[in-house]
Amino acid sequence: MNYKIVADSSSDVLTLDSVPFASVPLVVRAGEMTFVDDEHCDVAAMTQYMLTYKGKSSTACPGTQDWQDAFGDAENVFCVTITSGLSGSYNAARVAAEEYMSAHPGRRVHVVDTLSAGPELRLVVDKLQELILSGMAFEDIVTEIEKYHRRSFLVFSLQSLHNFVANGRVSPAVGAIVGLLGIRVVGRASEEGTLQPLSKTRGDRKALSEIIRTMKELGWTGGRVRITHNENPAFASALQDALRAIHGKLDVAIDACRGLCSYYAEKGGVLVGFEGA
Ligand code: X90
Repeated sequence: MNYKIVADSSSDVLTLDSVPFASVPLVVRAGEMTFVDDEHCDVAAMTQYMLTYKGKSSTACPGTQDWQDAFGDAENVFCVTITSGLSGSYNAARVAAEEYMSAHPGRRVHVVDTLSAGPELRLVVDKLQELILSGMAFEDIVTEIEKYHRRSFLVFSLQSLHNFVANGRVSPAVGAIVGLLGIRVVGRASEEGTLQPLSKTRGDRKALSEIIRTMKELGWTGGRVRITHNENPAFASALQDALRAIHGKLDVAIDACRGLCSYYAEKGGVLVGFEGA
């Protein structure tokens, strides 16, 4: 039985050690420029461009064909997508899965709608890899991963919701919470897979304690943590240190956001995926 994990690029995962893996890129468009969120995407250059670019910008999810191409000729495929609450990626993957299975009887594709973004996808990908390597049967992995992602969460601190508002993915009223210098919105991915603001704080230090408070509230008791950030490594490592001070033997990783997450998280944004209850 050969297995493949295919995630869209909101996962910020480009390679995987022990199971065949492919990333399907979303794209960021700004005027004449198109940034394809694959391994060639120069994220720092994109961020720089966005700081000076004043026109309209937008994003687009992969199409059905992009997903199908990424399946290759794998017999068992697990797709991991960004939230269907904010993107068409999940729908495209579902259609691709149906077409792939009817074109190749016997092959199986399961699509996980994470109802989230960024490092929560990374958690799901890591867990899938582990389950596949354990030798578990396809349908048991399906059950396990659906159970797993009901107790994985995403919290974040953002300094701007400009691109969310400009693309109609949060209301202008919610967007108006931030925008003032020093203000951060701490929030989570809601159960419906949308951006849910929880509180407004001033400065990274307070945002950090709000994040930890929210993590505990959502049942974090030392489970895996995956952190990503847009040009804010100081916040990410301070958070890592604070979490380690609570649970010494923590399985935690820090990565820079790739293109899609950088665009929406904006400069200074920090995203935290974790195992809760
Ligand atoms: O289909 C598309 O064009 C992509 C739309 C994606 C919109 C959401 C991107 C979120 C990136 C930013 C902070 C976390 C918010 C989480 C809410 C679920 C990550």
